[in-house]
Amino acid sequence: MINVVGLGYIGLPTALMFAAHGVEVVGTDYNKRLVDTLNAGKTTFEEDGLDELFQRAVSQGIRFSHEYQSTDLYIVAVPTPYDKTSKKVDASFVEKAVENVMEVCPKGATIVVESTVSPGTIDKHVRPLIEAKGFVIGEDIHLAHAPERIIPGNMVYELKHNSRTIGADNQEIGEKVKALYSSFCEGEIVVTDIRTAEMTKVVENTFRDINIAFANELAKICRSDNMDVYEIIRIANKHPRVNILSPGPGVGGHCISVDPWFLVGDYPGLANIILSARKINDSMPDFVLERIHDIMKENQMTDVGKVGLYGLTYKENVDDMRESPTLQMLESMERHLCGGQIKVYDPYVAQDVVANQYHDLDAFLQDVDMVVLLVGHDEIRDNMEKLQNKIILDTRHICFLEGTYRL
Ligand code: SAJ
Repeated sequence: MINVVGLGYIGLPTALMFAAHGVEVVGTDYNKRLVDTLNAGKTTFEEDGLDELFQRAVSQGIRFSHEYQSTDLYIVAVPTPYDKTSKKVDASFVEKAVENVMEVCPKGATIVVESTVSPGTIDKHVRPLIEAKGFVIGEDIHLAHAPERIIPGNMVYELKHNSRTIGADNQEIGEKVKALYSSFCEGEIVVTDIRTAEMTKVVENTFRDINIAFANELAKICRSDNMDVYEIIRIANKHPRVNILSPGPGVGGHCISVDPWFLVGDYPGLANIILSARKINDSMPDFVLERIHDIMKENQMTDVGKVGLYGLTYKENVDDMRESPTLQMLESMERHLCGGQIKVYDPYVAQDVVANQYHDLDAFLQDVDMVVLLVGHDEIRDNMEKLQNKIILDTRHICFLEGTYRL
């Protein structure tokens, strides 16, 4: 039996995947309400294929509890936010989970940390904790790190098909953990040491952040001199070794906008391009605000209340709002005291999270003159004709109606 600790965006699909492939699983979360929801037969967020996977896991006997189990393998998938001031990883959830495991685990148990951590976190935060309790690592407890690589929106597919990395203190434990993940993972599984696995994970997301920042910087340069950034990227990408990503209103989500900060926090003075990329991507919501103001001026619009923001999530077709560029824009508007009457709509966000939020596309469009497309949900891609008489600022390059403004 394995005990998956933390049943959020990563822990839940991972636990379900193991169970659906015949592994005996208990999922543990300290959030009682979440556990009750799962026990009542409901999933806790929307994701392609998740409900089907849940049904399969339930029929295979997965259980959910708010208590840690006594077993010989634990997978820890709790959040690892970053400290906004020091920029370093906040490992307190991982520490707490490991402490709780130590209360109940038998001698020789393995703890696999799935949560993304900065390089050295397991050495600095986890090992001392275990040793302080008098446990000998490698005898009483084995450690491994198996960072996930799944993209929200395509998690279930990617869990199965992506290759993955497992870091362990010795080959034997590495192979044992690899064999477990091989129950569902069809991609290549590379076994390495823990620090290399930690670093690799953070490097992957940093690579993407830097590449998005390049596209965003190009958008700003092109805007300043009236060039079409999309046409330039389209043509440049015909070069066999060039693959420029897409500019956008900013980088959200709990991964790409967070992980590079770990390197900035741990290697100040060395992480220079990484820091610049973070600053460029973080500046995009303000850049969009400036575009809105310019376009309003150009169209002699004075009534800020007639502007509608389409999209609250951090990217298309997911319900996740963490670090969302739209929320950052709204915060910024509040700081500049111009946010009062802006209208907002997102088909994936049923609850009221901001002021003047709509829950129906037609009602939203009726109340605005200008629409700012911030997220490219399929809903709006399929209903573009409804924007025909609006002033449109498209930050995602999804609208091709005449007169559409771009970043
Ligand atoms: N974005 C752009 N332009 C682009 C691509 C993305 O502006 O060309 C924006 C998106 O709109 C979004 C943000 O960047 O706001 C990040 O979105 P994403 O879809 O690129 O990535 P995430 O954060 O959903 O998932 C990433 C993935 N990492 C990589 O692609 C290297 C995923 O594989 C990881 O598992 C995940 O982070 C994680 O958990 O670490």
